[in-house]
Parts: sequence; C-alpha cells; structure tokens
Amino acid sequence: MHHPENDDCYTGLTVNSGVAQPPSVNPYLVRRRRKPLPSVAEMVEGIVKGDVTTLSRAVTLVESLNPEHQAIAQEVIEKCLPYSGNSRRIGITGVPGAGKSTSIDVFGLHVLRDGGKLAVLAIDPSSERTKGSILGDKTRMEKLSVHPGAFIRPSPSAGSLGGVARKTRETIVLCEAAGYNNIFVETVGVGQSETAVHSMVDFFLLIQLAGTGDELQGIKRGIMEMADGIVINKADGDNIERANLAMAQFKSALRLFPTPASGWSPEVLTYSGYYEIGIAEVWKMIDSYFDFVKANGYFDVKRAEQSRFWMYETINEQLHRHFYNNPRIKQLLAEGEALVLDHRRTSFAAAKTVLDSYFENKL
Ligand SMILES: Nc1nc2c(ncn2[C@@H]2O[C@H](COP(=O)(O)OP(=O)(O)OP(=O)(O)O)[C@@H](O)[C@H]2O)c(=O)[nH]1
Ligand SMILES: [Mg+2]
Repeated sequence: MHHPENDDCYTGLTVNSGVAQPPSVNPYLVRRRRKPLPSVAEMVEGIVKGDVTTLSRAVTLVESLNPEHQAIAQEVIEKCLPYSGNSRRIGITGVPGAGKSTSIDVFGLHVLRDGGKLAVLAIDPSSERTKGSILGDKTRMEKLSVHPGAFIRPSPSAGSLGGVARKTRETIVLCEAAGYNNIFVETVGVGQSETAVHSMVDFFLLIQLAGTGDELQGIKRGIMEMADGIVINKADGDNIERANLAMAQFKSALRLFPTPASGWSPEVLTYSGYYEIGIAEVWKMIDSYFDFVKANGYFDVKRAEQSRFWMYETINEQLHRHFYNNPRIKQLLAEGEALVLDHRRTSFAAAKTVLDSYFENKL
C-alpha cells in the first residue's frame, strides 16, 4: 500500500496498512440500562428522610442540562420548599490561598460539635478550576469529608455565573429539606461570584490575609461592603503582629462605610484556621449576628428580598437563553453585526430588526 513515509528516502521505516475497525468489539454485549429515576414523590420522601444518596441524585438532576431532568428537578424543589428555610446560610469568600478550605474544615467541625448537619456548597463558574479544587478540597477538608453530618458538594460546573448560582440556590432548598441546618456556600474571591453568594446567604464572611503594605489594596470596595464579618486568617507564628495591624486597618476602613441595612456593624477578627486559634470567637460573632437580625426582623426581610431577586434572576436567565439559543436569532445577529461593523446600520436599528423579528414571529 502506498504511504508517503514508505518512500525510499526513509530507510528502515515501513508503515503497514491497517485493518478495518470491526463493527463492534463484542456483538453479544447487551448495553446495560441505567437505573431508572425514582419518581418525584419517592425522591421527595427520600430527601425529607435525610437519605444522602437520594439527595445527591436530586442535586445531580438540578445540575443537569437535560430539559427532562430539569423539569423533574423543578418539581422536586417545589415539593421540598415547605421543608426548607430552617437553616443558617453562611457565605464564605476569600482570594485563592486565603485558607477557605482549611477554615471550612475547622469551622464545620465547630458548628457540628453539638450535633446538627452541615452542607458545604460552592459557586465557582470557572469549570476549569473546579476540577482542580475538588481534589484540593478533598484533602484540605479531610475531617469534614468523613464526618457523617457533613454533605460536601463541589460547584456545579460550566455555564454562566447566573446559571451556576441558581443551581446552588436550588441545592440549598434540597439540603435544607434533608435536614441540613447549617449551609456554607464557598466562593473564590476574585470577581462577580461574591454578589451571587451574597444574594443567597444570611451572613457573608470575608476571609482576608495580612500582607505587606496597604492591606486594603486589591479588595474591591463592593465586596467589603457586602461583608457582615471580616476575618484575618493565618494569625499564627510570626504573622500575628501583621494580622493585628491588618485588623486595625480594616476596622478603620469600615468606619467610613455607612451602616448597612441590617443595622449590624461588621466586625473584624483575627484567627488561624490551620492552628485552630480563635475559631470559637469567630463563631461567637456569627451567633451574635443571627441573634441581632432575628430580633430586629432583618433576617426575614433579607430572605424575602432574596426570593424576589431569584425570581427575576431566573426569568432573566431563561429569557436570555431562549433568545440567544434560537438558530434564527443567531443568524439575524450575525447579519446585523456585520452591517454595524461595516457602518451600514446603526447599532440601534440593527438591534431593533432582531428584536422585532423575535417578538413578531414568536420565535
Ligand atoms: N500558617 C497558616 N497557613 C494556613 C492557614 N490556613 C491555611 N493555610 C495554608 O494556606 C494554603 C491555602 O489554604 P487553602 O485552605 O487551600 O486555601 P483556599 O482559600 O481554599 O484556596 P483555593 O481553594 O485555592 O481558593 C494551604 O497551604 C494551607 O495549609 C493558617 O491558619 N495558618
Ligand atoms: Mg479551596
């Protein structure tokens, strides 16, 4: 058979002709069917009983992109709703390396010391990083990952931030129905995901590190404003002094912010997740926050506001997807874009053409 590498100039090299791929390696192999899905009622019953396998399965349906799975998931969530709400939802953020995983391990054991259950969820829209962090978190949350009262679920991967966040929000409902009375939602503190976490938790904890120079550099004002508590990690060894300095700087910076709607002035503390120093103090602060907002009514106000936010967020997300995934719209957008870039139409006229076509043809 002719092959370019069988040319005489390649001495010592012969490429043999291959054999055709047989139609099936084993024609007698019967494809094993996947276990059929339990009914919605069975799933709800399993979740409410606290069955972890059923809970995991339902969360997988929530995360699934398959519209059929999505429909089942929505029904399950709806039926779980009456059993949900009875938990403390705590958001935990910090830049990569701040010590979130290490801290969640000790914080988790601390909240579980008197019983109860804890679900650790995450929002991380960058699916690439998620793959790595599953491995990382398994080793860094070593005590929590084997604790019978803990349910650890990595971030739903892929999709827009809004989509990923909505899935986490829905997972909270399922976990609460399964009796998880403590929910931690972790996010990596580098961008927009903090806002998403903030919109689904009662308390937002910002983990910071003492660095060199101006401690407030690189921290977006918006993120500090969202925080109900700022904790400076790694206050151990020769880092204690710098951690205290950072604490003072954060305290004075916070004084310049207006009092938040909760009426609660955020506190700043130092601790060490690794050496387990100051953990009880951090949780005393969080306990006081819950006492405070439950007494002044803000706890319920915030949850109601969040429910409303998620209703609109879901509508926005679905509309966006419906519009941009439409093949005709894709084509019209490409045409419109070309005309705009060619200076033959204005942006507004091109947008109007696409939108008119969408609404008039009920695409
Ligand atoms: N000295 C000291 N080191 C700590 C402490 N907490 C965490 N570390 C170390 O800091 C590094 C990062 O900790 P992680 O818990 O993985 O940090 P993370 O915020 O989860 O990081 P990402 O998952 O990458 O976003 C690890 O090497 C930890 O051992 C602490 O309290 N003191
Ligand atoms: Mg981590």
